[in-house]
Amino acid sequence: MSKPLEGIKIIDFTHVQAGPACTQLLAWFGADVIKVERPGSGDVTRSQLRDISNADALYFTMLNSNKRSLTLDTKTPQGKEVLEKLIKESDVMVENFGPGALDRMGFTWERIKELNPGMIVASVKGFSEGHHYEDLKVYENVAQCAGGAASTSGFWDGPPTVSGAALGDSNTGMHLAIGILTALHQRNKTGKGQKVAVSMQDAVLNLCRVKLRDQQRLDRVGYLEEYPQYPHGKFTDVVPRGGNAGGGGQPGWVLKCKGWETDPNAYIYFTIQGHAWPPICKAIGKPEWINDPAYTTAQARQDKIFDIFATIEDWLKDKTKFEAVDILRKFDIPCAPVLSMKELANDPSLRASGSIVEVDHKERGKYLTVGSPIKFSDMTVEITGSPLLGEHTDEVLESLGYTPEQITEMHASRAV
Ligand code: CAO
Repeated sequence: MSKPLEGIKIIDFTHVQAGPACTQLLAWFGADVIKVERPGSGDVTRSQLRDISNADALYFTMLNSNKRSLTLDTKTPQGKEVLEKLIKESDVMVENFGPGALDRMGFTWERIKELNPGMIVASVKGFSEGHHYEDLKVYENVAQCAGGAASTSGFWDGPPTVSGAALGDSNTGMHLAIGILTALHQRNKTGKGQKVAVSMQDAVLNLCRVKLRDQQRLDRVGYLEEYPQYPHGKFTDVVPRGGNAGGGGQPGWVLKCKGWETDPNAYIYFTIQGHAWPPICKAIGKPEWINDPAYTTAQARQDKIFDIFATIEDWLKDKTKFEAVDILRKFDIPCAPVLSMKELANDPSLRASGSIVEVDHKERGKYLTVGSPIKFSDMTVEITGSPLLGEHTDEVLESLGYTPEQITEMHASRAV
C-alpha cells in the first residue's frame, strides 16, 4: 500500500536533534527524505557519544531512520549547483543551521523561491525572527531555560531544573512537522510555497502554557491551590517550582513503593482525582475517610494532602510499584509505575505496538529505537535503519542527470 507522504521530496538540511526528529517523522510516513551532509564528517551526531568505535552513534541512528544520505559541500560551486537542481525538484527544504547560515551559503528565501516557487522552507532556530536573542545558537537545555520549562521544574528549594525529555529539540521538530504538513496542504490550494519557522523557545513555551495560566492566576489571587506551597508555604510574585505536584486540578505526587531504598525507580505516580475519592479510600484501606467531612471534598483535603500521601505511602511499603498499580487499576485510580529506560526498552506492550522497535544497521547490527508514537488504522509505520554517510550520493546525483564521469570528478574534487 502506498504511504501517505509518498511523492513528497524533502531536502533534509538538518543536524543534531531538532531538525532530524522532524524529517525522520516525515520519512516514516513515506516522504523521500534526502539528508544533505558535509563530505567526510556528516552530521556531528554520527560521531558523538559513540558506543561502538567506527560505527555511527545511536544519537544519529535513532534520529535519521528511513532517510537517504547525500554528501555535498554546498560552499563549493559544484555543490551549489547540485543543491539548486535538488531545490528545483523538491517540495520541502528543512534546516536547523545557526542563524543566517543558509543565507551565507547563498540560499536566501528569495533565491530559493526563484528556483522553485512551490518550495516550502522550514526552519528551526533557537529564537524567533526579530527576537532580541535571534542571533543566538541554541541547544536543548538553553531552550528549556528560555521557554519556561526550567524555572517551573524541580523543587522549590533547589535550582531551576531541565527535563530529560527533549522539549527543546524533538518537541520543536514535531511542531515543525505540523507546520510543514499545513504548508503542503495550503500549497495544494494555492500552488505557492512558503517559509515555515518554529523557534525552540516558542515550542517549549507552547508546552508550558499551563504555567502561563498559573502566572496569571497568581497575579490575580496571590496563591495557587494545587501547588505544595499551599496553604502552609509562601508564594512570591512568580510561579514557583512545584516538585512533583499535579499540574491540573487533580493533586498528585510521586510515592515510594517497596524497595525504594535501593531502586531509584521504585515509585508510582498517584493522582487523587476528585470523584475517585471513595474508591481511593477503599483501595488504601481507609473507608472511614469516605464520609468524613474533613476529607470528603478536594478543598477539605488540601491542607492535609501530604498527610494523605504519607498514609498512601504507608500502604505502599509492602507492595512493588507493579503490584500497587495492579491493585489501584481495579479501583479506576489514575496512576502508573515510574518506569526506567531499561524497563521501557523491554516492555512487551511497547514492542508489540511498534513504539519501541529493533532495526538493522549495516555497521552496528541490531539496535533499538523509538518507533512512531502516532498510530494509523490504514498504515503500519515501518522503521528502517539510518543511512551510512553518503550511502545514496551516487544514486541521487544520477537521478539529477549527472554522468558517471561527472560524479567521479565531483568525488575527486570533494564536492560530494
Ligand atoms: N556544506 C558546506 N557547509 C555546510 C554544510 C555543508 N553540507 N552543512 C553545514 N555547513 C556550514 C554552515 O553553512 C555553517 O557555515 P557558516 O557558519 O560559515 O555560515 C557551518 O557549517 C556551521 O553551521 P551551524 O552554525 O549550524 O553549526 P554549529 O555546529 O556551529 O551550531 C547549532 C550548531 C545546533 C548550535 C546551530 O546549528 C543552531 O543554533 N541551530 C538552530 C537551533 C537548533 O536547531 N538547535 C538544536 C540543535 S539539537 O540540540
